[in-house]
Amino acid sequence: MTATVPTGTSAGAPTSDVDPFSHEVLEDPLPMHEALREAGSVVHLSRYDTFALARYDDVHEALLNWQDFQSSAGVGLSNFRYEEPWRPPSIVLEADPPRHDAPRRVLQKVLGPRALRRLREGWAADADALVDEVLARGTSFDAVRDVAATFPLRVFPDAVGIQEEGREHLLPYGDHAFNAFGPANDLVAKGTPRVAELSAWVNTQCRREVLAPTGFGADIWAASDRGDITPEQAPLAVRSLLTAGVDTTVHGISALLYAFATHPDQWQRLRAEPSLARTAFDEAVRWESPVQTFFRTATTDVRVGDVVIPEGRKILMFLAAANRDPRRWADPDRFDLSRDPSGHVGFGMGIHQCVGQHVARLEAESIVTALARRVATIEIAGPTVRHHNNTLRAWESIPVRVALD
Ligand code: OVM
Repeated sequence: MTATVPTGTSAGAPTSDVDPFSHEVLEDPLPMHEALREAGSVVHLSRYDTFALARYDDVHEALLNWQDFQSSAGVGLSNFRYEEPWRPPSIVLEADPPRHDAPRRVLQKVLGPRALRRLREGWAADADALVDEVLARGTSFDAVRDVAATFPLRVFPDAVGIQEEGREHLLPYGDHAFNAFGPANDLVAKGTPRVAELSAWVNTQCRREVLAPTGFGADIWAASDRGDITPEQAPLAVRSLLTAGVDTTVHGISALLYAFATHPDQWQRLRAEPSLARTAFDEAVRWESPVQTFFRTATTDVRVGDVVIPEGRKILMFLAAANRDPRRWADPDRFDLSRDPSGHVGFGMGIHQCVGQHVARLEAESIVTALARRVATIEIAGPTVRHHNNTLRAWESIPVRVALD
């Protein structure tokens, strides 16, 4: 079956044998990003017989061009036209217009700024309470385990309205989903034994009778009552929240806390001007790119720079490389609250741009504002440990020491 997958030509593009999904690269992908940007607009990745875009202008343009760069053949390395996906495809992420549009509109409304207004106060109080708890135990803690991985799990599952039991499945499920966009390497193998159990639990949470009577989940089912989406689509729209909304925010908040711990001047700026919290989060998303990559598939022969990528081939979009492209960003490696990070592609761009970004911003803003109220300085207090994932840039552990006012 895989013999029919389009293969075999670099289309005249420069070629690289780098493995973006190797542990060596996942530990520090920045040198590879620079090499790919410098090699040209398009680079053929010989190991996976796929094409890579790493410059800001090319990634940006391709993300906007959903007609030539489709998502419905899968936004991972494997092509749904030739290989069975590991789970039924997402009805938004892995769909093109027109099918993509109705569920997208529903999620946009359910997760939009208006809907979030009623969560803001409660999340601020939850963030203050978590910070008080952590600091009551001492001034040394793990910024990942104790804060970044704790806060989203305290507020987001309740906001969706899922049951209490089994919430520890959320992070491993998301971790596997993001690994599954990459090649079938050891990271995918590590998650595979639990896929059936994790998927069964997640799918159960998406059922109307299991969801709380209020929350994002109930709102999605209400949209199906109005006919905005079908009753078959409703559980899959809920599944998208549970797949895409947990690991991403945990790693985004980790990135923000790491950025502050390593840029003490920026922490002082935030403390002087707490309204910078939102910009700070977007700057952290630009700087770290918690979601590093997504694939697209060429629907036609499509020109990028001097290269014509042949129809049917996969293209790997390096959001992370675009977000540090010196052609677009001054001093791109600096985490800097005085820059305007808007236009970064850390949430993607165009019709698939992260539909949960307002939720993510509110989570980050809540927890970082609560920390800024009590913490005068924050520094790294021990060896930091990366968490490797085929798609995500993540931390396992960031030991910090803080001083209080
Ligand atoms: C989805 C989804 C959306 C964005 C990212 C993602 C696992 C999944 O709709 O299921 O990553």
